[in-house]
Amino acid sequence: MINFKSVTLWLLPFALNLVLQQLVLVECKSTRKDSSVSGLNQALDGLLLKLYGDIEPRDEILWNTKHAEHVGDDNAIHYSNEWLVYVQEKEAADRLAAQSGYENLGELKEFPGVYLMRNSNHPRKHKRSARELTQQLQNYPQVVWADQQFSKFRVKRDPLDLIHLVQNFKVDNFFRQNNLNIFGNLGTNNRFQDPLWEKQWYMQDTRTRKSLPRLDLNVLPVFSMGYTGKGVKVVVLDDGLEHSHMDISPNYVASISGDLNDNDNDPTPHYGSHPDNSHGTRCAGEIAMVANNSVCGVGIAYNAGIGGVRMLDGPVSDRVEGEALSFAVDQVDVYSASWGPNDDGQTVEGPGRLAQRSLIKGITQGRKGKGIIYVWASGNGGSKGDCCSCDGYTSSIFTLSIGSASESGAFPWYGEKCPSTMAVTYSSGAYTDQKL
Ligand SMILES: [Ca+2]
Ligand SMILES: [Ca+2]
Ligand SMILES: [Ca+2]
Ligand SMILES: [Ca+2]
Repeated sequence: MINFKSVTLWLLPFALNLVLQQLVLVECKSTRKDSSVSGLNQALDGLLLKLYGDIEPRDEILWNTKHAEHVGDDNAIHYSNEWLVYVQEKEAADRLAAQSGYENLGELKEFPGVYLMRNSNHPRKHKRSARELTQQLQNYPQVVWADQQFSKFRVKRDPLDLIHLVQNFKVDNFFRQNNLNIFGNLGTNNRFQDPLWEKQWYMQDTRTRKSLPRLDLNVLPVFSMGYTGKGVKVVVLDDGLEHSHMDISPNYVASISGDLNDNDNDPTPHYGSHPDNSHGTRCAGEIAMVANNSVCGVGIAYNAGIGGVRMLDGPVSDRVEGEALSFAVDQVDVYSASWGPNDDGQTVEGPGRLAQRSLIKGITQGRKGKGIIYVWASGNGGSKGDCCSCDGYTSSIFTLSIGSASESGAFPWYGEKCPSTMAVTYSSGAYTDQKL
């Protein structure tokens, strides 16, 4: 079981966002009439048409020509023996599979007409793409497009890794060596009885160091107004979610959760192979730890329903990303993603065909037409000269990308600057700054 004591040590990439999201949700619920929602959708449709052409399946070819660059194939870890094939009728898909020696693994749930097909005569992993096989599929008159799937290089955006990057030490040692008291001399705030509540300074500034400005997320007045995440469903797309954790299970929503790595309904992380598979659970805890249960701390949206999709603990193809970004799309309000292409200062990469379509589906159809809120961590490659404009997930118009600020309100050394950053929230800073 993850100790949430550790949660407070790590980045809080979504805290401010959740407040922001709630405000947006509230605004949408309370002030927008149906007519203005449809007006919004019309405006959006116009924008999409301009950006991408008509995204209806009949014009798939047009769509296809618009986005083929920078989908990560130049950095592919390996190519697989699976193809996504867009065929307009089910019978044609079965016929095609039978004729060309593929196994039809079925239609993707949120993408009518898109079939996952496996070529068992092709190696499961291969260094190079099988362009001739893709071309053969595309030559069938019923096939609108076919994409061979490949494994993308994905990095969890986690300040724990940053700390290891700088110096190979443990967080606690760092604070001991630097004679820092992680939590300062805390004042008393009895709002919540959870043992770590007083240490969550970013939600109620309890720090006493005179050099620090008074600041926090100003979330207490929002709580007082009754906005606590109640009625909002948030899904963390990551390496899993330990939903049996005592501080998460009451808020866990199984119907918005699943496992795309093992293809089952349970996103419980596998710690055996990768002990760092706690990232998704930590993110979920920051969002929706239960309040006033005398366990661990308090989530920024402590009454929200929380779900998890396990998708980073295995090969991450466009199919996996696409299915994740529209997982249970008819029930979800907010998807939260704290990962992306390598922040190495040398990578330019954006969503592939299915992931991009998924985002468009989410923002046009999600939340009964008001649009899903996609929250994205802006990236940690500042020290490598990386720029979040080179990351097509954060810079996508369909995502809210969120950067970091140190406990003194400064831009941190690992941060990335770009025009798409919508907001920042407290996180780790330089050596003498507190970590979250
Ligand atoms: Ca599972
Ligand atoms: Ca708690
Ligand atoms: Ca980056
Ligand atoms: Ca964005």
